[in-house]
Amino acid sequence: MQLLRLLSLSSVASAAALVQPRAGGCATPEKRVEFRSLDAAAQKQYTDAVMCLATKPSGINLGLNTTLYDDFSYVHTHLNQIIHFCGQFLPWHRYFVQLYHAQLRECGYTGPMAYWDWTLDAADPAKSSIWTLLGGNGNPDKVEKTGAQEWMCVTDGPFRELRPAYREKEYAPHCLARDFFDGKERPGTMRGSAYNAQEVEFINGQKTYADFRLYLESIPHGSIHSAVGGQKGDMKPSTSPNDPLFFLHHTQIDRLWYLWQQGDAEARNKDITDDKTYPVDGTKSAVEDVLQFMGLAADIKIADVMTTQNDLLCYTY
Ligand SMILES: [Cu+2]
Repeated sequence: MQLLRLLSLSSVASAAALVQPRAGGCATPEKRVEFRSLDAAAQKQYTDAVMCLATKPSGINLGLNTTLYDDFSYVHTHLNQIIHFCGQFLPWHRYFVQLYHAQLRECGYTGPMAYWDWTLDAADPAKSSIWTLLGGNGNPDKVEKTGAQEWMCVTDGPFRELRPAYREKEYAPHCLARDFFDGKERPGTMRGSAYNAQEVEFINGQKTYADFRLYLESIPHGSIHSAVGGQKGDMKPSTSPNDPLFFLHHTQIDRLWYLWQQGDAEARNKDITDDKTYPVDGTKSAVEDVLQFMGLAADIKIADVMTTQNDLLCYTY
């Protein structure tokens, strides 16, 4: 089935219209859950909704002929230089996940946003039960090429027919690809020591936002991207939202920020002091800074997402 040819003719409301402050405030926040604690029907509803995104036309009004599914990768890769290795990394991705969840809802998913708690799998990540639910490693017997990039195609699970449209800024339709890798010389292993419970405890013990963000982003966050993406997978390039796993991973990252904030909510729900840019130019991020979303939704301020229990977000873990 060629999903790209199944573009729905019905127009899709933009995400901007879907994530609106709730008139009644946030009296009953949604509780986000580990993906594996959803029941089988909810897991299927989730993965069906992901596939549904790839049947809808682009919603970001940039004249793209690609799908709503690809909008997320398109926006992420075009903003890559300003949303990583600096203060806005956590708030930007917090809202990005929220926009994605809003679109899953439009595609029939009625459950809470879910995360992948990879600490549960750190002893042997390649054997995680998550792979039986979301498809596993790429298949070395099924490799595609776009330009110089090889892709090791995922040939099992609910996403085996996905055809992401981009590789970074190029239009380069290809199979969804994974390439389990430890970052060194042992393909198929996944360096679980970078994202086990002890590592998370060390990071949670950081006192400042800048230290917390730096360790979280560079150690477990980056390690999961390279462990799943390797050389021939989607999780490695800046079009990593090509892999549905991206959003379960980033919800876990958001959860760890939330838990760290809970450790001293009064101070940490305001603390965004960090480098504003990468490479560093001496300027510091502040809650008034604007987060850009290129039409995926209206731009917001960092202040709008410093707590998850407000009118705009309204969830806990
Ligand atoms: Cu990112």
